[in-house]
Amino acid sequence: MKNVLLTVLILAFIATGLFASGEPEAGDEPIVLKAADTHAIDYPTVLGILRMGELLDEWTDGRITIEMYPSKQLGEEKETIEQTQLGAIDIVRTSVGPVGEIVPELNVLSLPYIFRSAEHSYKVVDGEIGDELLAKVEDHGFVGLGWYASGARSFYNTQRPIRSVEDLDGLKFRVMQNEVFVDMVNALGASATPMAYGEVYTALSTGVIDGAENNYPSFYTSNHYEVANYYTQDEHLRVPEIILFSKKTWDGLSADDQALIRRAAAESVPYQREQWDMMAAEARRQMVDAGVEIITDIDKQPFIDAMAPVYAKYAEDLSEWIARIQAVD
Ligand code: GTR
Repeated sequence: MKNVLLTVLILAFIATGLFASGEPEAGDEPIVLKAADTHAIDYPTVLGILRMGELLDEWTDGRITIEMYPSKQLGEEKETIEQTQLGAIDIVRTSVGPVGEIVPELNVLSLPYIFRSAEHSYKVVDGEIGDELLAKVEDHGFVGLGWYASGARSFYNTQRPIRSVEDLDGLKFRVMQNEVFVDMVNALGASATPMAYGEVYTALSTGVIDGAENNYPSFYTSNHYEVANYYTQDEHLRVPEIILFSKKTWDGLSADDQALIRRAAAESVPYQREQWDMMAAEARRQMVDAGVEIITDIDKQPFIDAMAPVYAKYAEDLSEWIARIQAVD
């Protein structure tokens, strides 16, 4: 009798799924990861995530796949970051810029002229500092999987060629949605309007703003070059792109699957950077062909000097990170 009761109890437990709780196991259940990107399907960041998906597909015989939603199909960057925190999106590839509003330590990567060159920025994000910053996102609902290339951001506008800090005076620039970029533009004597990326083209065309700032590929693929004819290569920012995974989804995966996803992300990084270099060169060629005036003969030092108030404001929270980045040679 006792045995029968025990059997009934065990069956009841199994039926209610109580035995199924606890550590997730790697099983045969297909896992489809939903990924968002603001850029179109052929942009280097999207190609990077697609490569990550191909690797996962191959390594798991199709058990883990990535379903890519490019071109803001799931919303503007800020919304997709929030959706990823909530677990409605599994992977978002975004600029670090807007993420700094949620993970303040990341703002160190958004400080103007914090990096001396592309090489310096790669050394920082690929080293100890990059690993520590990736770990910081875990307190905010994300798992950080890696850093993609994004080149340098420079100012462009519809009004006049900018050759000096003085030339920026009075112009209105769109910036990414993070206070640090508003402070940056204000320090240069211009005014800043934080705005979603998808709204910039119309804002430029209607004169709501005079300009914006971005790298060559974004300037070109967003068609901003059609309305903004002056691009000044002041290279004030080198904000990297980041691959963020939803912590909510992550915690439901087995340790083996988590390791596979980390590896696939890591292996997609060099591929994305190669694609980046090709796209940056191509975008620049297209800008020249389209008649954009690219101003390269500028003295960056006065731009760097003008950033002192921005550094003063963020120094209290970020001084150790700033010093460590500057010490990387
Ligand atoms: C691009 C970046 C996008 C987006 C955009 C922007 O360089 O790749 O993720 O952040 O800039 O300015 O909003």
